[in-house]
Amino acid sequence: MRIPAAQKVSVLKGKSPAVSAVPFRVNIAEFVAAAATVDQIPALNGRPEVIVTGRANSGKSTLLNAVLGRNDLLRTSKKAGCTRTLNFYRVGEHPGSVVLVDAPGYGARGRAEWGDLFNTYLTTRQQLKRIYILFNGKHLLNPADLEMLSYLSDTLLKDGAQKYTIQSIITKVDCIPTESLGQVIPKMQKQIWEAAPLCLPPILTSAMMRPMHGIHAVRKNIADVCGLGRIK
Ligand SMILES: Nc1nc2c(ncn2[C@@H]2O[C@H](COP(=O)(O)OP(=O)(O)OP(=O)(O)O)[C@@H](O)[C@H]2O)c(=O)[nH]1
Ligand SMILES: [Mg+2]
Repeated sequence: MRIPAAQKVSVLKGKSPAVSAVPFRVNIAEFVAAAATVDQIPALNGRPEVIVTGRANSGKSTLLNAVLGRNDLLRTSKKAGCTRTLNFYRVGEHPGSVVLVDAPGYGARGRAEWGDLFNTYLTTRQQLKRIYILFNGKHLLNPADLEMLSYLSDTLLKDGAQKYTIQSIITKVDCIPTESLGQVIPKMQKQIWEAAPLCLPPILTSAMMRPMHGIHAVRKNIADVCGLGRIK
């Protein structure tokens, strides 16, 4: 059952970080490269970069489209396993202020064959500032999510110095019945915290509500972690 946007917003109020103003305008964004293998990962001049991960169909590509204010720069699908490569998007005038990376989904309906590429990317990408891990609000975290969270935590701490941070996002909050939000969100927060205490608490998003929910908060979060006041 779809909940009217106004009603949902009033329930969600106070559950996402406050956003005082739109932190940056996204005027220009373009696809730069798709990497199916490690040697296809583009250098991109060391611009600050963030990547999204999450179970297949959790809404990664949809979220990046929303962040960029676009409908179809990134391909999305109802069918899980849509994104098949690490896809790099430059934001801002050439050579770009920031790079957003979309990744194939993991889990039973995801694309296990891209695991090595993702692992190599994580352990070698110097300009990586933050990993966004997305959880579909329709479901609680499953073993694949917990495994990914502990893998990310282990990778984070391996060399002693923390090179990037992990930020959780709960997507598709429009699909959580309003009367269940008060139970579902804390349950998911607890699962995230128990699996990865260093993971930042979730931003709640919906790309389907009108207006969309939580997208400004994600933009601001990206701008902050990349040290940008504004993307031109
Ligand atoms: N109701 C609702 N549906 C959403 C939301 N975000 C994405 N979807 C839908 O979820 C489906 C999957 O979205 P994608 O963005 O392709 O998901 P993905 O995580 O990139 O999927 P893979 O590339 O296959 O791993 C699509 O049908 C989207 O329209 C949301 O906030 N609410
Ligand atoms: Mg995708």
